[in-house]
Amino acid sequence: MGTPKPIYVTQPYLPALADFIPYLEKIWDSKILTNGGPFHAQLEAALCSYLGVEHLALFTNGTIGLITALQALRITGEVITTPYSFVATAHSLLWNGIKPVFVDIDPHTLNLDPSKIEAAITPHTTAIMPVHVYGHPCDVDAIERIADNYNLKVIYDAAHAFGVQCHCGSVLTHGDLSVLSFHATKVFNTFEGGAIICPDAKTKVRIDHLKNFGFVDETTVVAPGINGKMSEFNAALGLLQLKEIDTALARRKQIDALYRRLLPEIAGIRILRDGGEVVSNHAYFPIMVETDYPLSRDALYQKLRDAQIFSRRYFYPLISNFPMYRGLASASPDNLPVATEAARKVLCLPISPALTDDDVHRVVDCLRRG
Ligand code: T4K
Repeated sequence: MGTPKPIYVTQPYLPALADFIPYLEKIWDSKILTNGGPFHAQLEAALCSYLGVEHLALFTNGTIGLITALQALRITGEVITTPYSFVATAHSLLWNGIKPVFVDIDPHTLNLDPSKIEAAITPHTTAIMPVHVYGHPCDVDAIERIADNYNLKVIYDAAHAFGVQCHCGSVLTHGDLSVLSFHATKVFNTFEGGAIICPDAKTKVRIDHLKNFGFVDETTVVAPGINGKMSEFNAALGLLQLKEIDTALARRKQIDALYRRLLPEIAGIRILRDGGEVVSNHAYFPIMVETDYPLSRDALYQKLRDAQIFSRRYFYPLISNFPMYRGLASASPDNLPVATEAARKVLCLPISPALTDDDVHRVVDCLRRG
């Protein structure tokens, strides 16, 4: 028997290469490669329409989007955030000279726990940066109430939340700004890319300046902006991907349903409840490896690897355990018991449109054999 086919935690959804050629020809003909070209404008409009949002600014990646979102709202001082995320969330604060204040997460959704936010607010707090982890919506109403009471801004790290809808439409319309990632590993990808969703045209204009070095016109620079522009190549990829996004999402939904049918038979493997979304994007399939499972989480991770199944421990280690954060008082594990336990137990199983039902059965069989 040869080496089994590798199964990755995710694989990018790619339309047929031939379908991309006409886009490339247009770029070659026009010689407009970047700086807000025609594909950039078309993708912004198409995404607004698809996502049901008013204003959207494309970015070179989600991290630069987060950094710019904080600058757009002139956030300073301290920002309350979650330790249970990809490290880019907190890094965007450090890049702006802002102190992250970590607050624990909800044990069911693994999102920032609103009931713990108020205790972390100080006179220096200016904003909250929650994450819709795995695309499950945060408790947006509770967060909004706190933000209103204390006059705080809310910037959602919505890197995982493409197309997600909660009780009142797109989850991306909540808070002051939301930031998406279009990285290769995401539900919707432009190889690298991202976007800020903003509620009004004036804020979008400011964001557009900030992502173009702060230029307002040829000779006027109003802020120390960055180069966050998406190129025509990436925007064209986005337009092509968008044509097939519903097919990709439908396949993710089937895989999610298959896991949910097969996994409950396995003692010690717990499936996360969803976050109450009305429309999910099935971006990730996290499980919790409980103490009654015959193997530890890390032993299971290794066993899967040995079988060419590459799961991921999103999110382990916690952001608060990395050297540039662990000196903060809020980074203490005593302050973050739920996140600490989740980081010890979580394993994200492979999910992507590229998986066949047989692949899913192979993953589940490997879990079943303990
Ligand atoms: N906020 C949150 C909550 C985020 O999760 C992220 C990114 C961000 C902010 C920042 O957004 P960006 O600046 O990235 O737009 C990945 C991604 O690099 C990262 O974008 C993502 N979150 C994070 C959760 O996952 P790695 O280090 O796990 O990726 P990697 O390269 O190990 O890829 C995982 C698997 O995907 C591979 O085993 C195979 C497959 N893969 C990956 C790539 C890159 C492919 O098949 N093709 C590919 O091109 O970080």
